[in-house]
Amino acid sequence: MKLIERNVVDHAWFSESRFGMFVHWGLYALAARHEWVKNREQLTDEDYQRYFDHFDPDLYDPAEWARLAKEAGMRYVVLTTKHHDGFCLWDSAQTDYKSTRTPWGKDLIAPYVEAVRAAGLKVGFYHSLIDWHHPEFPVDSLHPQRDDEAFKAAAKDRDVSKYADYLHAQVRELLTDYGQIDYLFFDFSYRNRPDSWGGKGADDWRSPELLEMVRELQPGIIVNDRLDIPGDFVTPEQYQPAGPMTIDGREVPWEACQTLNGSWGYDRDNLDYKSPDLLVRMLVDSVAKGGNLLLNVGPDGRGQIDPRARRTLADIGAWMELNSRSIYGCGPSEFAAPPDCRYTQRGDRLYLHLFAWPFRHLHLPGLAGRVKYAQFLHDASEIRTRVIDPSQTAKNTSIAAPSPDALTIDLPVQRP
Ligand code: FUL
Repeated sequence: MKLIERNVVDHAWFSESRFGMFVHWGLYALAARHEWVKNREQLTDEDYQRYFDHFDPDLYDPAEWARLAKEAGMRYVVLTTKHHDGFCLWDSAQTDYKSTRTPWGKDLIAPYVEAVRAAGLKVGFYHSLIDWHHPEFPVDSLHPQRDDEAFKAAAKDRDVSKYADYLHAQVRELLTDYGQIDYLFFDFSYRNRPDSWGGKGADDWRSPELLEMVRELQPGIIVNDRLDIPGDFVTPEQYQPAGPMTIDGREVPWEACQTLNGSWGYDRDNLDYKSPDLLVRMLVDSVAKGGNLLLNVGPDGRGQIDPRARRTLADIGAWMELNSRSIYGCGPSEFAAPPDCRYTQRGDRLYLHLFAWPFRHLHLPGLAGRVKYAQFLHDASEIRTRVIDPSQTAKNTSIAAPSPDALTIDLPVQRP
């Protein structure tokens, strides 16, 4: 069984890295109102053509994207080779619906792979199973309701097996023509959805065959879980899972993917940005639960990452510069963290992250006698610790009685 081979491939880099950049980029960047715009607004192919006709990203500079990712502390980058609208960012032999036929006229994938590789980051591709443009794909942008009759009627005469041939041929191109690819994010299948219109999920894509081809072409690649058959890692989308994640009862690597402002594609008027502070907490929370964070940017129609996104990345980078020791190569701890705290751990180094700043003292249950030395990460200043005898706390009114096995740390009143 070929699929079993995933167990012997070393994907250690993935869990070591913990933090990556997702890039959603395509024609929808010109509409600048969410990557699902074609479906949400039920745009026809003709309506949508105007973005194709004006696609000319003169400021496309993947080396700059890679630099921003690296400065934010990210260790890998994942770019949409094709999103649900079907537009291809490379010179695919299977279609004319591609960047080389737009005013831009060039392949976008080769420079991306080269730039990310040159920055010392791992290279990832996102590839959509959904394709609203392909004539044999059973869904188009005009029939967004999965359970209505018009939708089913539109899907009836299409031959999904022809679409699957196209999908396989394109994935083959992507994994043959650009050297080593480290990571693949398929998106997404639809089996067992309550509103399903009768699509057969894994059967429609011929998922086992597709995955086998992927592993044959790129033996070291790590593949996500959205083919409707088990992959190498799980991809919770826009939420933080409660704890470790499993496939078939087995604990597996996972990666939360997260937007900056709720949209994956460039969304000009959406100013609802998450704060860098919140995003850092999401990263820490992921690592504390054994996962990664894949944080998205949506470059605009000229290829630039907008100033708000840059500022956020720079702020996270500033935090990472001082604190990344508590992220890279770290995972969950055997100790249970107090409320509003997370532990990350690597070997015998335990990192305590405070999501809320306590007043002067914090008791850490289970750590009495277990800690040799404690310090802040940002300036290596010592944090004094002590074990308080609970029978003595009545005399010390500023401290509530800790559990007998707790280590108490003394903190400055002001959060440094
Ligand atoms: C979803 C897609 O539909 C979104 O547009 C985005 O690509 C996200 C990462 O996956 O399922």
